[in-house]
Amino acid sequence: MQLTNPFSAHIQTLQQRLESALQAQQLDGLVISAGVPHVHFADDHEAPFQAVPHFAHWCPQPDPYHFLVLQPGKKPQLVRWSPQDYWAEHIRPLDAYWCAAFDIVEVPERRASWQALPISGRWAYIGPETSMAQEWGLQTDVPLLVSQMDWDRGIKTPYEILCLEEATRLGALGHRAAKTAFDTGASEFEIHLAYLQAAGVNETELPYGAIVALNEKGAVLHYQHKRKEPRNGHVLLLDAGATYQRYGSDITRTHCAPAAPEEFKMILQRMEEIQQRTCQKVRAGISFVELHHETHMAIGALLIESQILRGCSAEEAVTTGKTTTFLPHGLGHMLGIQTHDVGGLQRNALGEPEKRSTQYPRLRTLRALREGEVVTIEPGFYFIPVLLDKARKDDTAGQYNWPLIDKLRGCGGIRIEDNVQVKAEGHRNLTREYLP
Ligand SMILES: [Mn+2]
Repeated sequence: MQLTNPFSAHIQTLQQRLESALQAQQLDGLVISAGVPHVHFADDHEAPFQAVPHFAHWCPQPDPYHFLVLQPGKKPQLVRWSPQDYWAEHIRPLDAYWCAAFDIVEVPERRASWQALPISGRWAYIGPETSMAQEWGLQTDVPLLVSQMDWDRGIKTPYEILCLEEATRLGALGHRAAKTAFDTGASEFEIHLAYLQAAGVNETELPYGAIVALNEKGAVLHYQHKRKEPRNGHVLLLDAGATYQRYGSDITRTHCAPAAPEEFKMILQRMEEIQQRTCQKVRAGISFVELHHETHMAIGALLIESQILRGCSAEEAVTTGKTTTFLPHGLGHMLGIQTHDVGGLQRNALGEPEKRSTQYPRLRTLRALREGEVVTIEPGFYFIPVLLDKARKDDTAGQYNWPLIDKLRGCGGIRIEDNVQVKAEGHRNLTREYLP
């Protein structure tokens, strides 16, 4: 992939955005830290390192302790921590496509990194070492600068779309191999390994812990284990992505084996239609709450069609919260460097929050979508024991078909998730290009 020119344009855009944000806050410059590794308590082992997202937005160098030095009218500077050490390989090599965008200063140890900062005047710092930054005279309490940067980060540059596209391509390779493993009776653990191998990634290179759920575990929304038993599942819910230069895809597919109940296969078919219809509606200016509400209306209709609910209209199923029993999470979220990317819950660059929806408190964005944002569209339909038990207790009118629900409980749930780029007059479904 040819990334040199897109990356250079990306940095130009970021530089322009930052210069106006710094000016608005009357700041002379900004230092962004790559971050510090997390060491487990009372131990000498580190958790897999994730660079500070603000740093990753500018620079793909994936290791800790570097600094970015950003100021108006100057080429971005990378103060690159390059220790002489034979215990570990701390620093990955420079990549030609991006390193020309920076003035690079190599420093042998941490104190030299701080000493290399050319601070004079009012400078801000974003990163975890706030006390140290304050000692060096940097301002660490800059919420308006951060909210402006988060707001801007919602709009992806063409370079970022290329990275998300590559992350999608890798994720799609994994999904195909995982489906084949499921079809041949593999366990969650084996399906997970098939995914990693086909996507060509380590577990630590995933954007989030893959959800590989057979049968009833599909009802655990963030199910994190990978069981070695059972095999020959009748339903697989696989929620897994891949990363490319830190940008992550977030893809979910649900598959049925021939042995799955016919009623569940029908619901899966309908959920596929509902998900695709919802994706089709994505365009700049559309309200995400409205999309979420329409999804609930469609699920209300599906509850009636499948005869899970009786003696109630689709609308009533929504207003009385019955659809929430089957879909308790939001329709989707912003996607980018972070799987749940920034900017969704603020309604402007000042970081003012949207008034939370009382009907849908779990939604991760409540405003109209903007051109250039990337969102996930991921409706679900689950048989969640704790929610069903509550519904059963409250079902004095006998509207739920409990024999059918009890038959389908073992199927867990359904989620179908695509990554969709918002365009002025429509959208681009990145996922379906690689995983139809
Ligand atoms: Mn998601």
